[in-house]
Amino acid sequence: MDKGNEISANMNLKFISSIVHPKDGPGTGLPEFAFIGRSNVGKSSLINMLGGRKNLAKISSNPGKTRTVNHFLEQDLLFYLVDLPGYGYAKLSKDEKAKLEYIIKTYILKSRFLRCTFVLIDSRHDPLKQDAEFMKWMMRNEKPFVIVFTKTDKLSKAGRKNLKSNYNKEIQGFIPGFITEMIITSSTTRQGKEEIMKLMKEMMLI
Ligand SMILES: Nc1nc2c(ncn2[C@@H]2O[C@H](COP(=O)(O)OP(=O)(O)OP(=O)(O)O)[C@@H](O)[C@H]2O)c(=O)[nH]1
Ligand SMILES: [Mg+2]
Repeated sequence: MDKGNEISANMNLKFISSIVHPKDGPGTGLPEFAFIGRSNVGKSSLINMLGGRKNLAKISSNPGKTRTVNHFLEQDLLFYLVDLPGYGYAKLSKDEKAKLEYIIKTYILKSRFLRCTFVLIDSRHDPLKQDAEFMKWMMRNEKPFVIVFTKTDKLSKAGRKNLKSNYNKEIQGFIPGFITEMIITSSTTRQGKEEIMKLMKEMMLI
């Protein structure tokens, strides 16, 4: 079934803080779900989609918009969504790239409350080395993650249908034996919202 028009209740999100090091984070002990992926893949847009609000997280058509670790509290379910800077933006200086990579990796390694990370992949691209490298790094550090395909409104219906199996086939060339959960989303049509919310609720019970 094509769930292109799926609509469900919004998350009750509130912006809490922008930090660069997890030691400065809210530190309340509530579980955290992070959003990571290449610059411009749609991390901030996805958080806005989940919250049903346009300007909760700042978005831009220019890559490199998010430069800090941003916590959003789900006020009913009591967990945080964490918007991270993107990786792999070619136009940044070497220093800026290194700084963002440090912020991202420090958060993932040091945050004591990170429950799961959503690794966002632009559905229009074949598996990219950068994404594969990042996922390998997550696996080496034993950090659980789920793949979220973004911008699937730009694919044909058939493209959406074959997305998971095609990606799964091709990613084997980078990471043999790779297997993980995958979710198809679009911030435009709101596809995938329910699936992400269901997964988070399940992970809250673990
Ligand atoms: N068509 C379409 N466009 C999208 C979708 N999600 C994001 N975009 C667009 O993609 C661009 C980047 O979105 P952001 O949410 O700022 O991406 P980001 O991953 O947070 O980017 P950085 O913070 O720069 O790393 C914006 O122009 C969005 O409007 C989607 O599902 N469909
Ligand atoms: Mg962003």
